Amino acid sequence: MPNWSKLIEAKIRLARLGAKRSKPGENQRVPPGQKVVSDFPVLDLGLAPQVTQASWRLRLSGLVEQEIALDWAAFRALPQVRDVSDFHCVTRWSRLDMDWEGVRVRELVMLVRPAEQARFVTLYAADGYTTNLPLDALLDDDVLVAHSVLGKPLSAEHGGPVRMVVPKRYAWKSAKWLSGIEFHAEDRPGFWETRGYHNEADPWKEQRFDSDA
Ligand SMILES: Nc1nc2c(c(=O)[nH]1)N[C@H]1C(S)=C(S)[C@@H](COP(=O)(O)O)O[C@H]1N2
Ligand SMILES: [Mo]
Repeated sequence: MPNWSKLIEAKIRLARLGAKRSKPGENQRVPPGQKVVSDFPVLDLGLAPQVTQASWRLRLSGLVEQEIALDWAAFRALPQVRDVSDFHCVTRWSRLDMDWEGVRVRELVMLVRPAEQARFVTLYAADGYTTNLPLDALLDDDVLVAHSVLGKPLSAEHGGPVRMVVPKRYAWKSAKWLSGIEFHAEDRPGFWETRGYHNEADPWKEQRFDSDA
């Protein structure tokens, strides 16, 4: 197991830095404390898992009527959509107008039919990363399991072949190299959520750290 403390310290330092803050009423397109970038930075644990279309599976499990494991062909056979949204990283960059393509997570949720008690999910990724969300947050139109962005298949460094995209939360909730979605009755904080990041991660409320309101 790598030693995360350096990475974690660096990220927390970055997120605490007082980047140029927008004044209330100004620049409402971008959440407070964020700066628009035109590149697409790479942020992750540095483990670069090797996942190919052939090796990739997406397992939906836990409190559901029908557990499933999708392979690439089954995934591509589901209805494909394109959704344009903004992507906000807690380290204070935002990239606007990301034209993600993939399958609505709602579509996948309907396939497995969560049990009455299912209220939360854990997203699993091939690098061992996890993150948690309320089930409700997965049902929005803009939440995709994406295979393409900016007109191209997702590169490996951005989570290809397939990543999660949850535009209404800070980007750490958007798991790259997505491998599983598990449904639970209770909330189970993930990698960053157990290391001081906010559980909800709403950029418009600046929910960066668990000490933020
Ligand atoms: N599997 C996995 N997904 C991850 C991460 C990670 O370390 N592993 N990092 C998260 C963080 S902290 C951010 S900011 C975004 C960055 O996505 P990008 O590298 O495509 O910009 O991915 C998120 N998804
Ligand atoms: Mo991040």
